[in-house]
Amino acid sequence: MITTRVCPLCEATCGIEVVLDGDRVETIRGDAADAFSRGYLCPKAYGLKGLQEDPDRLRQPLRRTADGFVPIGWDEAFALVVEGLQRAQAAGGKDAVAVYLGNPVVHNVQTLLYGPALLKALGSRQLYSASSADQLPKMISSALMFGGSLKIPVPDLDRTDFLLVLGADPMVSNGSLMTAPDVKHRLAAIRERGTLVVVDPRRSATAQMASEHLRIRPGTDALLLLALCQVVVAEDLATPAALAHLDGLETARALVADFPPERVAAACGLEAEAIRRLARAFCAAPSAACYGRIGTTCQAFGTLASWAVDLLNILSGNLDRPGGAMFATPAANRGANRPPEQRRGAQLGRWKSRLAGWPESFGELPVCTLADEILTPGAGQIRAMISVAGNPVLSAPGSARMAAAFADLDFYVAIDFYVNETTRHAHVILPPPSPLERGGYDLAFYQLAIRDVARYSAPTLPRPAGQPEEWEILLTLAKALMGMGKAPLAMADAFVLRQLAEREVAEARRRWPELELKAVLARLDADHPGGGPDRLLDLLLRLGPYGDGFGGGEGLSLAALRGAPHGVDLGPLKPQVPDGLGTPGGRIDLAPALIVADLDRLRAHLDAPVPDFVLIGRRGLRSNNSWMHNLPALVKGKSACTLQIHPDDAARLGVAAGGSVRVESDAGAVVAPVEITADLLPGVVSLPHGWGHDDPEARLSVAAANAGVNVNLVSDPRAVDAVSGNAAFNGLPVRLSVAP
Ligand SMILES: Nc1nc2c(c(=O)[nH]1)N[C@H]1C(S)=C(S)[C@@H](COP(=O)(O)OP(=O)(O)OC[C@H]3O[C@@H](n4cnc5c(=O)[nH]c(N)nc54)[C@H](O)[C@@H]3O)O[C@H]1N2
Ligand SMILES: Nc1nc2c(c(=O)[nH]1)N[C@H]1C(S)=C(S)[C@@H](COP(=O)(O)OP(=O)(O)OC[C@H]3O[C@@H](n4cnc5c(=O)[nH]c(N)nc54)[C@H](O)[C@@H]3O)O[C@H]1N2
Ligand code: SF4
Ligand SMILES: [Mo]
Repeated sequence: MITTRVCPLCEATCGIEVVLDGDRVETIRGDAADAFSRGYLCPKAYGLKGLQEDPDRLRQPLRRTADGFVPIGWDEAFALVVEGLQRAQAAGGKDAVAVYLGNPVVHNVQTLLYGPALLKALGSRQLYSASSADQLPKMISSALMFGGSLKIPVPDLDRTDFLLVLGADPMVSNGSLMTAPDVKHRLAAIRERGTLVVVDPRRSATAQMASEHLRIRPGTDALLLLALCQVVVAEDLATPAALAHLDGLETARALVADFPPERVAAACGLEAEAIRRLARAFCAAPSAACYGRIGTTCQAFGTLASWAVDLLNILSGNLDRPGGAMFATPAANRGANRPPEQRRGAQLGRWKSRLAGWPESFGELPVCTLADEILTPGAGQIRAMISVAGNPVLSAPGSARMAAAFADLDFYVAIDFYVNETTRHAHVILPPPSPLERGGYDLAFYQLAIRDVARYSAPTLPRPAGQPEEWEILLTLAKALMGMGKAPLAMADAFVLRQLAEREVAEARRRWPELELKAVLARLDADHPGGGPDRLLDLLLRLGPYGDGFGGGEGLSLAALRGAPHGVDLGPLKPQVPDGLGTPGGRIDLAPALIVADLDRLRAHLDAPVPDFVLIGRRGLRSNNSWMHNLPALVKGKSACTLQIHPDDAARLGVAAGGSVRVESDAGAVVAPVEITADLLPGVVSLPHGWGHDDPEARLSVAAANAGVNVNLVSDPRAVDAVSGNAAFNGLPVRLSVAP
């Protein structure tokens, strides 16, 4: 039998065909009829078969005992978890229990829709996630400028004449904060009709496709971007986009005046003339879009660089127009019908972290401070953790201390299907179903898609007997923590629905004045007797911009998506300013005070001494952060976890191919095998993350045989973007020496 679904592994959201022989996965291939990906898939998709079959993947809860983990039943597991969490809260208050949400949470409609219920039931201010080792700076700049953490402009890839890419390697990552399956052909098409410029200290796979590659010095993107803006303003190259809706235009123009190309060139390691040329070409193109990713967010000036990307898009006249940087119009989105006068824009810094005083953003605190919050005694100390789909011991900076922190907890429950380097510290592990055993809808990534589409995935395989859905795991815990442990799950689920529906229906009356909450709830109950995420999703779809408004007409509903196994194409991106913005009245702030205040630090960086060596990251095509290294098909062949180094640097150090180098920072050290390549800018070395599977207590037998080293033993938790607290993995000064 052939079934279709969307691959949940990365942001590209490719449509796949899963060929089944009974309940066994025979093979996985691209769905040629998919409305978005048209048959494309990458090698990782095949890993879904390996994941399904992996004997190390947990299928039963585990409890840690003096003799190691032992399997237990679900009832016992839930009881232990509730008891452990309540004991910690009774002793240390609500903030004594912290939560860490890992990257796959965003790829899973169940965790997205039901995670908030658990967070609410916990009532803790100690919330952490992979966001602060990733895109938090972009969320902050977007919230301040456009009024929402996911109001992030994406390059209109299929129509742009000029794409400027900084610190991203979509040829390998398949794109991020830009949902674009088969990015290779989309980039090739840009090359054919226009220009692709890549700014990266490394000749990445994407740089190899570019019309021009600028080898920038790590951590200096904000300087380059402001210099580009300076040229646009000083040479009067364009009329700003969305002029009638801009606040702070004159302030922004005055600020960029400080950064002419001649002033930043040396710090960036680029020619002033090359910067000037780039600004002119960007503005001369019929349409252009600037796009930045990990290299611009996971660095010391992450928020400034994220802001400057969009400042350039706006000043050059390219925001919100075809071929420029545009906003998606997702089919399902909370608050889609909120009237402009009720939009409140960004609310940041409502509280501060206990020790370092980091301001919260979107309810969370930066992961750089998590280990300290666990290990430092005093009122508000974290004594218990819940992790969902994460591996912070490998993925966050300062791994050694993070491991010590997790080992020190009084109680730790992990919701995960692997015993990884972090979850191995758990007292209880609750495994969710495998990705093929659950349904799917990309609630988050359609907000960042380069074309509006909607696709629903039904579960490909049945769940094993007794295996709860992930939303049931989350809601069971939430319910118990709210003191409703005895109440049926359906009651808690009805409560979740009602909370969402009350607000969504009230707001949707702007479009459908006849809508009645009671009738909507009755209709949803009738259509989805089992409740769960499908029922919530149907509500959002039907009240969304393409929804049927419960009127039974042409519009979208879950039933309509179910009838379209290859998805529904909703067309190219549409202009969204001002009504689609989340700021009061749809205004755009070009010079948010929080960001502008960081410019002095950037100015000081202009004359900072250049370290001998700085470390940057990279990704591998067959790898997915830390968690697909246990799948034989993805790790066969030679190790991907090498320290890339320029031949001149290798010669200077005296290391030859086959040798190893010790990489040391103020935080820690690792020894890695070298890969000598002229792709890197001299003085820059690169090591990928997610490796270092050498903990004997983890249960990743395949990964352990090909362990690699953990770069985040070297990453320094004190090296952060000063505005957001986001990890500055890239541009970290390191000392190198030849390892014996
Ligand atoms: N195959 C694969 N795909 C993935 C993942 C994976 O692990 N493997 N992870 C997924 C996730 S979670 C994410 S967030 C995305 C990330 O998506 P991308 O950001 O596209 O991923 P990277 O390949 O890390 O690209 C970052 C680039 O920034 C460059 N760089 C480093 N420092 C600097 C700097 O200071 N300035 C500039 N201009 N460039 C710099 C690096 O050389 C690298 O080429 O990928 C996703 N896709
Ligand atoms: N040095 C350095 N460090 C980095 C980065 C870098 O570029 N350089 N990149 C950072 C980035 S962008 C990211 S996103 C983070 C990722 O960091 P994390 O999110 O902390 O870790 P992952 O490696 O994604 O681990 C995901 C875990 O989720 C589990 N999982 C998978 N699917 C599901 C599911 O459906 N439900 C549940 N409950 N569990 C599931 C897997 O078994 C795995 O244990 O790493 C960051 N770390
Ligand atoms: S590119 Fe991403 S979504 Fe597409 S097949 Fe590969 S892992 Fe899956
Ligand atoms: Mo990420």
